[in-house]
Amino acid sequence: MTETHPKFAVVGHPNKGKSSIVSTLAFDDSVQISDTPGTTTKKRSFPLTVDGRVLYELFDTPGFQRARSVLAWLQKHEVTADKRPDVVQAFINEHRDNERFNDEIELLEPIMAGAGIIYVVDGSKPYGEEYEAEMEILRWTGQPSMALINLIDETNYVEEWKRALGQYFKMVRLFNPMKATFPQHLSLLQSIAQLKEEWIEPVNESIGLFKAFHEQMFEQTARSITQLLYHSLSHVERLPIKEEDATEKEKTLVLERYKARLREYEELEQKRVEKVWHHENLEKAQQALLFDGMDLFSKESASLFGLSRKELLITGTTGGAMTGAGIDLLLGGSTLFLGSAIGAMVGGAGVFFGFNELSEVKVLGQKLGKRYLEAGPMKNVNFPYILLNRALFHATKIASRSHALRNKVLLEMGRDFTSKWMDDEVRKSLEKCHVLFRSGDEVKPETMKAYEETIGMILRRLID
Ligand SMILES: Nc1nc2c(ncn2[C@@H]2O[C@H](COP(=O)(O)OP(=O)(O)OP(=O)(O)O)[C@@H](O)[C@H]2O)c(=O)[nH]1
Ligand SMILES: [Mg+2]
Repeated sequence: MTETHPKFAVVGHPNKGKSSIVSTLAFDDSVQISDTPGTTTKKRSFPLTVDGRVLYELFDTPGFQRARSVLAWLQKHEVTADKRPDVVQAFINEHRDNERFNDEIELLEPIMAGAGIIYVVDGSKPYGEEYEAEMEILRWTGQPSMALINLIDETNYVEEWKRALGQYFKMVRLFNPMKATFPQHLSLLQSIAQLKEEWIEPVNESIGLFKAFHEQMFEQTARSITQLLYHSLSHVERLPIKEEDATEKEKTLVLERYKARLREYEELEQKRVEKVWHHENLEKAQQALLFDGMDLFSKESASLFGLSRKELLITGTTGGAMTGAGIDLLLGGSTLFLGSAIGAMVGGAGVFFGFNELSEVKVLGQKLGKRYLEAGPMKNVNFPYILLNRALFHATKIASRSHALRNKVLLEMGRDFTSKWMDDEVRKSLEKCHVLFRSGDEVKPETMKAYEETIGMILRRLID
């Protein structure tokens, strides 16, 4: 850890969103946050590290508990302004073992060690005199400082807060840790740089690195989604079989494994994206990727993804065209599915245009030699869009989620989500790749790259 990076202590009254601000600015969802005042009891450092380099470091601290007593002590030791920081240090030294002042000492220590001050208030509560002792103590430390007004609720006392805070802090800004966008985050850093001349250069450097880091996050997300599509569409599940013909049980098994594998790919992809965006402690509520009963070829989903009737029919016929092409036996979807338990779950038209076109189950191998069942690769022309829609929705939610939130992520996609990213041009460029992914042929790196770029462009359109 280099010692030159800027450091900030986030301080204020209890329960005003200090830890939430630390969490958001440090991209760290491990910060303790709760609506019980006094949640943070010890100072803790949260560095924002990129490629092993610390961009800046934030200290989460407990809220002031006995500001008036502390201020009274300081004032009793009244000295000229230049000596005031020494008096604050003397207070710390003298009370280090005094439980009564634990919170004040915890919050003053990083400041006295050189951290800049970010004073947090809740602009939805009226201003009151009780804050003045806190602000006065902070002024005694002599450290550069700014105030952040966090609007926790609807009511708005921002104007009166601004008038009061302006008398103690050179800079007063509104900042909502739950809703802050990346540009707002950057703009806050830019203001922080102005607090101290020596900070301008390191903070600007951090901002540059932070922007590059953000770009990387988009690229990694696009790569992750591309991998998901490629692996899901090209996946082939194999199952050795005992007899010459596959049993119903074996057919069901290979399909179950095929579907389980596709769900696993999606889960892994989501985990990767969550890691990229530093959301590793997430709880999610999401409908699993369903294959049965999914009306993949309905008119409605066709128009949703801009597919023409012709395109749907082309896929519908490929299954039949495969028969005899070096394949011992191609099981027609209906024979297999109607007779099985899964078949029972496939509703109406889905039987003809849906699930049975998802993948094929083939029996391969020589007579009485080694034989196996194969499911996949994906044949359904609509499936990639369903998968992509889910992956893009998930990525959008994750990338724009504040690190200060502790609730479950509800991945409930609205009906209008697709129209936010899908248009004719996008679909055309994606479709070429989907055909290739589904074919099982080798995909050139430049084709992958092009797909990744299209996904990256879509992500940028969806996020910010
Ligand atoms: N709706 C909303 N809730 C917020 C906001 N900021 C903080 N909260 C909530 O307010 C509560 C307190 O937030 P914390 O970040 O733990 O506050 P703190 O100042 O660190 O509290 P202590 O550590 O107890 O001093 C939590 O329930 C947060 O979810 C906000 O901008 N909007
Ligand atoms: Mg806290």
